[in-house]
Amino acid sequence: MIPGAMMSKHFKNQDAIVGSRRKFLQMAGAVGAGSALGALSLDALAATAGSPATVDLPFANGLRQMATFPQKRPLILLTSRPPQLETPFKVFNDGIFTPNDAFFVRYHWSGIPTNIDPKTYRLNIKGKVNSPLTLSLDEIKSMGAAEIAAVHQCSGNSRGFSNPRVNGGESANGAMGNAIWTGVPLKKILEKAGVQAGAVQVTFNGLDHPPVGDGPDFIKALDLDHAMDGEVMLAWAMNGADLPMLNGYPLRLIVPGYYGTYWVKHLSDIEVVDKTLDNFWMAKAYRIPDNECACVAPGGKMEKSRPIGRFSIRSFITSVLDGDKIPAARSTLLRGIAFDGGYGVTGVEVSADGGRTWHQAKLGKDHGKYSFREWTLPFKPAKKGALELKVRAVNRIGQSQPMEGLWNPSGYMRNAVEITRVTAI
Ligand SMILES: Nc1nc2c(c(=O)[nH]1)N[C@H]1C(S)=C(S)[C@@H](COP(=O)(O)O)O[C@H]1N2
Ligand SMILES: [Mo]
Repeated sequence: MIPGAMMSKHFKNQDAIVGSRRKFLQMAGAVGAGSALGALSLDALAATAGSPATVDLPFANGLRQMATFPQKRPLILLTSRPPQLETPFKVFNDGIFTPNDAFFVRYHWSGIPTNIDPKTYRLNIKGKVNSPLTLSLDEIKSMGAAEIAAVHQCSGNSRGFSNPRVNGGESANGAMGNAIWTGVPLKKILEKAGVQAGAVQVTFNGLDHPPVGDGPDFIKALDLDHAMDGEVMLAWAMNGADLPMLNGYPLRLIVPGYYGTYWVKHLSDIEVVDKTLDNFWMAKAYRIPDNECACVAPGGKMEKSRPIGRFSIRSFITSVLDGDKIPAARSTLLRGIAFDGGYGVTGVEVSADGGRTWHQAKLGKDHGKYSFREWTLPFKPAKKGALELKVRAVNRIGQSQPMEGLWNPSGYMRNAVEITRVTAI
């Protein structure tokens, strides 16, 4: 696909194709989030976009284009309208924090903002509060900056591996990332507005909208005590730079330990409400089986459901990928990442014999209980030939990973023990 064609499809309801591309690029430069990008000519963008062609994800219909969107390096394209981009897995071996230009992107509706003026942008806080607020970006930033390292992950990360297969965006393992988020705790804002008695939930709406106005606007809710926990944050920066436009510029919700569906982008309205939000996005979508494993028999139906919540625990090998060769004669340092829903990873083990014996890996620096945690393990194969490496993590409350993928109808929360097939030579 020609990058220009992709952009034009994606921004069809904006201005003329080239005009809107220019505008987006100028905007990106203007907000300071991508000074290099601001200087990039359209030709350069096309050239970058054109170089990598496709990638074949390891499941049926896994062939994907690589595509370059503004402020992003080439990423795995799931859909262009709205943009849904997955991070190539090898990026996770480059460091514990995922670079902004490699961070995954997911939207539900194609009516996405491409041009937001930080001077005129306003956030409204309304509903069951003593003093409704309308805050500028500068006012929000002046309330004091907090920082938190936290993994952000789509509920449907790894959905492509669901067996039997399910509806929804078929991602491999790249719909996740780890960043240091800078922002103001939501608690501070809600306290400033003064939450009234009888408040039950807080709802969050962003500047994007359904393309024709007849679909349900993307609005999510958190229970009041969760919203007031001091960790949920309104972030304007990730990894020390303004949020990229596609990741929610100029302000997004950060809900540490919880699936990405709650991390509302381009926040415009926060409303304190006195009953549970029962719109499409809370009552119908993003629901999991209401049981311990959040699973049902493969191919089965959910009897009773609840809104998706915290991440299940996961771990990955990042230093070798499926199909790689490793030396048989000497030790290789295996490396990877682990994370959970915020209880804290306490151990990671690796098996090279199909799960019969496990070897304790060494945990790397602790960046906080919501961050990716690095692990390393020197490994020397017993002999030459094909090997299956498996990795599993355990957390402070004893949660670990199943050997086989648990199944639910939406393919959420996959956390099966990953298998990396390598050959010792
Ligand atoms: N405004 C808005 N916020 C949103 C969404 C959306 O469609 N619109 N999608 C949510 C979902 S399901 C995910 S996984 C994350 C993706 O965030 P990212 O694009 O920064 O990776 O955004 C969340 N916040
Ligand atoms: Mo998501």
